[in-house]
Amino acid sequence: MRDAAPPLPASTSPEGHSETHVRAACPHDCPDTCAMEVTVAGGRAVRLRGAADMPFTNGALCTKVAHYLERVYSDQRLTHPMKRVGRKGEGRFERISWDEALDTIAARYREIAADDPRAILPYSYAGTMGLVQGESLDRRFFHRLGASLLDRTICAAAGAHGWKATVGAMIGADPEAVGQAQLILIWGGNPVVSNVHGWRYLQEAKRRGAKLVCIDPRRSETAARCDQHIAPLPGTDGALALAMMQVLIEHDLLDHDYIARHTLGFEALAERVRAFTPAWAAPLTGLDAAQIRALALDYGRTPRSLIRLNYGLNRCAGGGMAVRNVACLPALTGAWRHAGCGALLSTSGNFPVDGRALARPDLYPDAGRFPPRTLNMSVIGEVLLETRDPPVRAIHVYNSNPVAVAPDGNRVRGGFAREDLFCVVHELFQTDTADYADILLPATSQLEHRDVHSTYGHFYAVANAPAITPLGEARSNTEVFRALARRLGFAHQALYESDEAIAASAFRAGDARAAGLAEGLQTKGWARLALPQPFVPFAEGGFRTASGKCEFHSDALAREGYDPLPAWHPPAESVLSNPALAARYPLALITPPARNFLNSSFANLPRFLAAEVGPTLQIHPDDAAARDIADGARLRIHNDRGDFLARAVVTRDVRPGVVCAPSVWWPKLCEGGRNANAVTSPATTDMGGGPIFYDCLVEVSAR
Ligand SMILES: Nc1nc2c(c(=O)[nH]1)N[C@H]1C(S)=C(S)[C@@H](COP(=O)(O)OP(=O)(O)OC[C@H]3O[C@@H](n4cnc5c(=O)[nH]c(N)nc54)[C@H](O)[C@@H]3O)O[C@H]1N2
Ligand SMILES: Nc1nc2c(c(=O)[nH]1)N[C@H]1C(S)=C(S)[C@@H](COP(=O)(O)OP(=O)(O)OC[C@H]3O[C@@H](n4cnc5c(=O)[nH]c(N)nc54)[C@H](O)[C@@H]3O)O[C@H]1N2
Ligand SMILES: [Mo]
Repeated sequence: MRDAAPPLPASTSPEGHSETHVRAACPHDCPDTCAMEVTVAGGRAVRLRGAADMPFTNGALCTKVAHYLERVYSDQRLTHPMKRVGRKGEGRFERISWDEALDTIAARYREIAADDPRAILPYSYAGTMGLVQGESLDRRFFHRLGASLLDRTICAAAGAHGWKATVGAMIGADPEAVGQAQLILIWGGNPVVSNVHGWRYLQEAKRRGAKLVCIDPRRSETAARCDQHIAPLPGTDGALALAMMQVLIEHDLLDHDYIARHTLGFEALAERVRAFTPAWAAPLTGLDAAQIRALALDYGRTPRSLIRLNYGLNRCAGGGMAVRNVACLPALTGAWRHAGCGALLSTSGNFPVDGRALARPDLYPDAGRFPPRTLNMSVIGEVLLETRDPPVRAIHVYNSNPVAVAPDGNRVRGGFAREDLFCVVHELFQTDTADYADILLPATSQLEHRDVHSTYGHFYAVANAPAITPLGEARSNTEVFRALARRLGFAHQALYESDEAIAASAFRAGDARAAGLAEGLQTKGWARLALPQPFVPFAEGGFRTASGKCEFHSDALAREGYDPLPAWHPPAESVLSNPALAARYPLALITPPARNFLNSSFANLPRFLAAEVGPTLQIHPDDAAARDIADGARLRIHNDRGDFLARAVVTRDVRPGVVCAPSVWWPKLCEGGRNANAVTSPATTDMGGGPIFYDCLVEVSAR
């Protein structure tokens, strides 16, 4: 299969320059994965648009990527390799050649690997979601080296675990059919900001008279546009879902036929939730029992309902179980029977991505002396400071900015500051993480390399052909790993495969869902999976669990040592679950994505910084008054882990007891040099080892 379309026919611009149009894919970590069209004239990208012919993109880009060329051609781009000349973290570098950079890295990796290759740790996440630049040659190289493996948990690990235990795969309702739902619960997500193309389809339901309810501790941009906003305390969604199940069962608002044929463990579930009444959940969630009951009755009386989850609710100590509890609901009412109904967390499980062909885990050396070791990216501070046998002696960071985005930032910084840690950072920009590099390498942008993308928000694969030559001396991730493999004398040809060849084997060609994919990617630059339209995955059961049913009772969870039934997992830090801590730090901090940033990407570019104005903390008037905080006041937000500074926004968009700091700012661009992750917790979720960014008690004071 060919991955990417050749350039579309050339045209002539009004000025008479010859223009070419290249098909591209938005690389960012967002459910929308847009198809784009780049116009190139005289070797320069001059225009970039959302592909008009791709249904989900529909000719539109978000506020960030509409200005993507400002990122590509930013004067902040790194354009040549550098080595550190200042102290760690100081960010002072001196230009070197690629040969010197690669020789230095190869020599250090060879030396460390001779003792124990597991002392080398790759660190990457979703700077690009491309299958080629994000999870192919990098994985192959580090597998062949025998480096420590990285557990990539920082975003979705808990929710994915809870969802899969219940439904079986990252598959759910058809995002293009959601307009047919009559009741939509938007739960732990803010699609107006972080899934704006998906929001268009949700609005279609609204236009047809559907009721939209947003479940979010704060009045988000999305909540403000819904018919109803329900604001539970952070980390309490699991309790809310349990109480909803109790009401559905008590009032017999159940699809008995669906339950009998397509679910497992209903009797045990009914027994389990008997005590989880709205009165029980009310103090935990901070909601009225009547409000919980009304929501459940509404839900139970509207089988054509959709729950659009996102990952907001999975960033708390009980995040895995919370998503599991929510995922049980549509099987009780039979909502899965109807097009665009049921629930949707992610569409990624529909794509027949050939992970083994991409990553080649078989290249890992025979265990023998060094059995494989896996380290969790979400606790990178602890990993760098405390791991022994062997300690991490080298870290290779690409596609990620851990010093900004990982929790417990002061410890992360402490780890990266280790004088004895050899740190390679491959980046487009000099991030806070880059400041800690010993060797800093310039990376290509999406317009400068080839890739192919699956996605987690729709059913279209998207190809990305290079539109322009790399800026300066920038090199792509795959090029760097090919060059390092050569220097380390690795012979396996899989380490030298071309980007085209890798892209061509990214999807399992024999899988029925991939039928026509190669051709579509080649001719149009995008292609829909061969799934029925609308795709109603569980109308007749067919869950992807071991039993083939929606598992209210999960043997798989029991085997992993979890409660096999839905349960209540409280937050790690809240007034009720940790009163001693709350006595000192009474406010629950959440730090969801800011509209103009994408995690920490875009957070260094003038347009987006101007749009976000500066780090802010939203605080309720009652909490502000109790602390003599006026709107616009300079605040210090702190707990035992650290502090950061922000301006007060006094607003009823947050409820009393909850404060919100839109994120993720570059620490070095904040007053004080720290961002919200200076206070977030290094504890991990009940399932999957994910971070608990939104489970964090703080105190706030005016400065
Ligand atoms: N503009 C923009 N778009 C993005 C991103 C970005 O940074 N900026 N990030 C991308 C990434 S990495 C991801 S993973 C996706 C998904 O992004 P997510 O991180 O899931 O973020 P959102 O969809 O913005 O919604 C999260 C919502 O959950 C709410 N929330 C916080 N705590 C709780 C809780 O305990 N319970 C409930 N019910 N809600 C809670 C927050 O207030 C927020 O409105 O979006 C992607 N899209
Ligand atoms: N407090 C708080 N923290 C959070 C979150 C939150 O909601 N609150 N959200 C969390 C979530 S959901 C996620 S997914 C993580 C995201 O964390 P990351 O995946 O680290 O995302 P970014 O911050 O966007 O950093 C990606 C970096 O990769 C670089 N990059 C892009 N393309 C390439 C390439 O082709 N090659 C190389 N070498 N580099 C490239 C970009 O320039 C950018 O600096 O952050 C998490 N952190
Ligand atoms: Mo994420």
